[in-house]
Amino acid sequence: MIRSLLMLLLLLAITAAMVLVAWGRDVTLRWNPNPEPDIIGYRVYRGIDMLVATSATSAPASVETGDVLSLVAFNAGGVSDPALYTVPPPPLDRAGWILTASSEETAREPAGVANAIDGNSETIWHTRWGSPALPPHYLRIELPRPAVLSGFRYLPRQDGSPNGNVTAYEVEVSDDGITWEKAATGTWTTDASRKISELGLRSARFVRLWGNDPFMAAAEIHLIGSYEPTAPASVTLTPQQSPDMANWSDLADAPAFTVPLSTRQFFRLKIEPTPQP
Ligand SMILES: [Ca+2]
Repeated sequence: MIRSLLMLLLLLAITAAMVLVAWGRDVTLRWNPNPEPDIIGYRVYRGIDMLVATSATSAPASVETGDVLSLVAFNAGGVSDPALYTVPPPPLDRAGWILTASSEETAREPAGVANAIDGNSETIWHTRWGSPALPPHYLRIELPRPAVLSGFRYLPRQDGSPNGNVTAYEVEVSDDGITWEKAATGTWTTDASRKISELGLRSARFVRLWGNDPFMAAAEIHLIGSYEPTAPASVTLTPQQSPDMANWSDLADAPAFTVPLSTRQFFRLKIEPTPQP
């Protein structure tokens, strides 16, 4: 039994175990089964509150960004140490993204660049086969408006082929698509698991992932972060009056008016007394 419990500690690593079904925070949790023969079941806790107790390896749950989930397995001898997982923030909405790449293969396989953001992990973008599509390769994202980014998420192809998996990578960001700044660099393992590159908190409207492998492919890419708030299109100014600075009402002979905003603007009210006749 002691051996079993020790094994639990080793085998409960949650490797990309959580698959988020909907980013409304109602999710399905999945984890890797423990191969020990005497496992009775698993429990998942959020904080100190038990979310689910089941013998299966998946369960519906409601979670929030930053929640720390703990997963334990149990057998007749006891409960394992928990494997911890912090719920990541949801990715940026990909509506309006414009994707371009150093090349794409559309003749010999349907591997156009749009496949990297189509929400289907079975479809891939792949660089053009063979010469002259030599490395380095890149995938470039143009966002519809600036965003503050904290991470780049990369899902390699899921069909078992390693061709195109990004290993040594670099992520660049840009405000204008002309001047680029290095945001991250590193090496990913050449397997099919989801990868993440931390970007810090960078404001950018353009992001470029560089790879130096012979080919480059992606099943799905995401950015973690949030769009910067958009300026209002207009403001409405409403003159008001008050006898006591507490009770206010609109001025009947100075109706509200709307001013369009093209850039940041300031407003003030100019008051000029008129002498008694
Ligand atoms: Ca895809």
